[in-house]
Parts: sequence; structure tokens; C-alpha cells
Amino acid sequence: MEKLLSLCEHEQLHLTGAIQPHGVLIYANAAGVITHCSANVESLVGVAPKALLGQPLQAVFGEVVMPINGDNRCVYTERAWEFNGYLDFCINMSDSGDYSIEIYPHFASDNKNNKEVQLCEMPQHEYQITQQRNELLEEVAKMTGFKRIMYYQFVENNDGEVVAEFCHSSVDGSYLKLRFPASDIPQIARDLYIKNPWRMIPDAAADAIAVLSFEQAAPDLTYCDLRSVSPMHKIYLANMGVHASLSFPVVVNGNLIALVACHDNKRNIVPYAMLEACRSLVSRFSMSLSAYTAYQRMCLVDGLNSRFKPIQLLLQRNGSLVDSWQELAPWILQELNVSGVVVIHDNKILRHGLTLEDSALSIVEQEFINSSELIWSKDCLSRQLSSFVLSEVAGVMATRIGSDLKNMTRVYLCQQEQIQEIAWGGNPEKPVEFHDGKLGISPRRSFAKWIEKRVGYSCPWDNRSRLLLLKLRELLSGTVYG
Ligand code: BLA
Repeated sequence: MEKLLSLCEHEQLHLTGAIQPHGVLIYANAAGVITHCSANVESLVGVAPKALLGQPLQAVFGEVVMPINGDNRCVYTERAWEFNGYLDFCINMSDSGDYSIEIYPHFASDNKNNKEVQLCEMPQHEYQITQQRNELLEEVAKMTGFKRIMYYQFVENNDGEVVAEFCHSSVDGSYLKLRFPASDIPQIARDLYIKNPWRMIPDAAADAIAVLSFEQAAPDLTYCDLRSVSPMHKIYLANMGVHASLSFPVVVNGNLIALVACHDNKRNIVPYAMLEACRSLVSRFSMSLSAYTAYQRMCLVDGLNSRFKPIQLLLQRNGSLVDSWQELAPWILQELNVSGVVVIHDNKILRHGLTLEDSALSIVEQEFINSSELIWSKDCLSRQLSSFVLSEVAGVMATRIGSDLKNMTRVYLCQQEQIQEIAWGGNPEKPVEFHDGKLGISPRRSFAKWIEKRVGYSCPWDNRSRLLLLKLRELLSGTVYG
């Protein structure tokens, strides 16, 4: 199964050599000579592929506005040469310096619905973020005409969950609170979201148009939204009953943390200007979220000293970790919200609460010490460590003080099992089937709620717990070496 999944991960989405039919593509090298164009190019530009290939862009189009000054994208609308109408141009410079020129028919867009999403100067409460997010979905629905708009948030292991949904009254069913496995959106597709402002698939059933060239390899379509759609994803959308799809990335600190994902059961092309307007709303929301996340971290960090003050005083008073243990250990359980703690110091094992028994502890010790990580964590020991014997402790987060392997102090925070029920949008195990005579995995056919009862896991270790353990480590370092 793992091997079959990795085949999916290797699909070269940017080298399909084809585009979707709702626009045309011209591709030029860094010197401005046209190396590729889509077979439908004449329909918008009025010049046949044969007359374009090998020509300098300027010879065909006169002056073309190009991305300059380190900006690798430019967008504009211009009157068409041969036609009376206008065309939208989107020009991107690829990482190797080539240019892709995507050209779309221009549709006038009525932007009167585009109300400013209420952005508080600095959201400080979760309800403000939730409110902004819900308004964003409602606005995107109005502006694009898409019938189902979801906020699809990435969770642990790159799985994702629909945490908010806005639907037109004609839409049946809901994906709200359902989880989807990471393999539904391969890493390559997720990477493309970091590089592009949106992905529009106006008609998932449409046939792709070939990109032509004189013996050149397939062009790099990383920055082309016209890029043809993966056959696997076409099946996926069809199985979901989706005809048109449009998604905008929510990026915070360079990380893809969510998608605003839009579905329609009919073909839907959103005018370019409207796409830009939606993208601007999504990126303003991303900034707001980023400010909120930073604010939360700052509050946590600023509060660390006062939170740890009692322990600092205790360690100062008693002078040693061992002498402070009786008071220190219950404090750790309460403040770090864990089930138990083990400290190995000076060849002594100190325990409190629910902890790993000796045989389990020695397996964890071996893995942790070999890892050479400062903070090491597992949330399902019985799965993640081979030869681990079943224990009441399901998860551990560890840290070390000192570099000498023999004498270093180790701290293990222990967490008991927490049985979870996860509601998936269909069975996340993908069906294995033959494609063109070869065995491969397929998108699932049913997206109906499918409950997984997850045993053997503790609650996941988050950034907050990591930060608290680091602070504890800092204080203990003072007594161990102070
Ligand atoms: C792409 N899969 C995607 C995308 C989304 C999803 C959002 C981005 C493209 C788009 O916006 O349509 C998944 N869409 C979802 C999920 C929800 C949703 C989870 O609305 C939840 C509500 N997919 C499979 C399998 C493979 C696969 C088995 O199920 C591979 C073997 C691949 N998904 C796949 C590929 C893409 C993709 C290749 C990129 C499609 C493209 O950009 O051309």
C-alpha cells in the first residue's frame, strides 16, 4: 500500500504537456523566443501554432509587458489584436527564467458584492478569527457563484479537516467536521499551492489541449493555472459529484495551513478580475491569522517566567532536583497537563503519576538517546517503536540535559491513551485497482461519514507542550549544572 501511495506522490503535475481548454498558453524561453504553444492558441490570438513556434514574442505581438524587477508574475487586460474584445494576460517567469503566457477571454466582472471582510486591527480572540473566516467563505461564495465553499484545514500528518462550510440552499449534504487523508492531495500538489495564488478547474470533465512545440521537452507548467488536471483528481471530483473546483491557499509563515476549497456541480468559470479580488481577501485573512498566531505565541512566551516562578523558587530553595522532587513532580503533572513524569538523573530513576514500567522505559530510552534530538516525541508508542510492549502510557515527550551520554539527565513526560473517534469523509484506505494493466490506488467512491475508533494514541504533542518542556529543561539545567 505504501509503495502504491508513493506512485501517486510521483505524478509530475507540472510536466503534463497539456492545458485545460478555457484559455490558451504561449511559452517562451528566457530570450523571448516562443518554444511552445497550446493547440488551441489560434482561437484567442488569431495566429496558428506553426506561425508562432520559433518566433520572437515581439515579432508576433509587438511590445509585451513582462514581469520585471524580481517580480515573477504580472497580470493585465488588453484589447485583442484580431478581435473586438479584451483578453486577460497572466505572465509568469518560471524558476529557470522561461516565460509562460496564459491568455483568457476577458469577462466583465461585477464586483459590487465585494464587501470588505471585517478585519479587526489585531484579532486577539478565537471568535474574531472564526467570524472573519466565516465572512470570508460567504464573500467568496457571492463573488464566485460557487455553491459549496469549505475551509479545509491541514491537521497532523497533512490530513485535513473541513472546519467551516458555507453552502447555497440548493446543496445537499455537508462535509463539515469530516477529515480527509493526506494522500487525497499529494505533496506535489500541496507544493504547487505555495507557489500559486489559486487553482481553478472550471470543467473537470473537459478534454485537455496538447501543448505543441518543435521537439522541445514538455514545458514547466508550475506557474500555469491552465495546467491540465491529473486524471486521478478528475476521477476524485467525479466521484464527489463535483464538476468545477476552485481553491485558494491560506499560507502563514510560508506554510500551507488551509485551503478555501470551492465546489460546484456545474461548469463555472470565474472572471480573472474576480479571482484576483478573492485572492486578495484570502491573503488578507491569512495575514490576520498570522498576526493572531504570533500574538498567541507571544502571550505564551511572555507568560512563561511567571508560570514557572514557583518552580524556580523551589529549585533555588532546595538546591537539587532530587530534593525538590516531591513538590516538583505534582506541579509538572498539573502545569504541563500530563499523566506522569520520569526523570533519570545521577543513575536514579524518579517517577510520579502514570509512568512507563522498566522494560518499556528501556526501549524508549534507547530510541531517544539514539535520536540525538533535544525534544523527542511519540504519540503512539506501540505503533511507532518496534518491539514496544503494550503499556498504559501511549505517548511520551522527552528532553535531555547535558551531552555526555552516560551522565546526561533525561526527562520523560508520559501521556495515557486517549481513545478518539475520527469522522472521515469516506474510508481513508484507498481501493487498490488495475489502471492500464498496472496495479495502482484509486480515489474512493464514497465520501459518506466513516468513523474510525483510534486506539493506542495519546493526545498529540503540540508546540505549546514543546515550549513548556523547553522552559522546564532550562530551569532544571540550572540545578543540574548550576
Ligand atoms: C488535488 N485533491 C486535490 C486538490 C484538492 C483535493 C482540494 C487540489 C485541486 C483542487 O482544488 O481541486 C482534495 N478536495 C480535496 C479534499 C476535499 C476537497 C480532501 O474538496 C475535501 C472536502 N487523489 C486521490 C488519489 C490520488 C489523488 C488516490 O484520491 C493519487 C493517486 C491525487 N489530488 C490528486 C492530484 C491532485 C489532487 C494528483 C492535483 C490535481 C491537479 O492540480 O491537477
